Amino acid sequence: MRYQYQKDAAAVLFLCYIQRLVRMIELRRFKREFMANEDDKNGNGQLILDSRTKTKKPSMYKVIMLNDDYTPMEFVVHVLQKFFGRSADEATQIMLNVHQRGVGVCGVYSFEIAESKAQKTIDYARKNDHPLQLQLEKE
Ligand code: TYC
Repeated sequence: MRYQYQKDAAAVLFLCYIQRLVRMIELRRFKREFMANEDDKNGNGQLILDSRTKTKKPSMYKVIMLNDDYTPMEFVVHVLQKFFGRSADEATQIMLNVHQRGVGVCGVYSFEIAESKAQKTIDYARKNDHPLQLQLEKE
């Protein structure tokens, strides 16, 4: 009789132990799924792949040269060759164009390049005491 009681008690303990194990496993699974859902809501933990490519072409900028009455023609031709990679003929043509019409295009570049070329040209002109003016214009 006493032996039977001990066997029953051991069986109950074992059952309790198994139940606790099952509950722990379920709790862990619940936590894992709950956290994954939260991540989805927050936009974390999920890699969103978009088949469309969203690359935008960078805007291009014209470097515009302005006419003035004081900068020597030879100096303008010289800077067009030095900073804008123009041949002697091209540079002369652009300079004459600016001289006659008031404005002309030295070249078209991305913003950083256009800004850098315009600034270097202006600095060079000031160092040589010429009032040459350049501007950027978005294409
Ligand atoms: N007009 C100037 C002159 O007669 C020449 C010149 C040309 C100046 C183009 C600036 O961007 C310019 N000496």
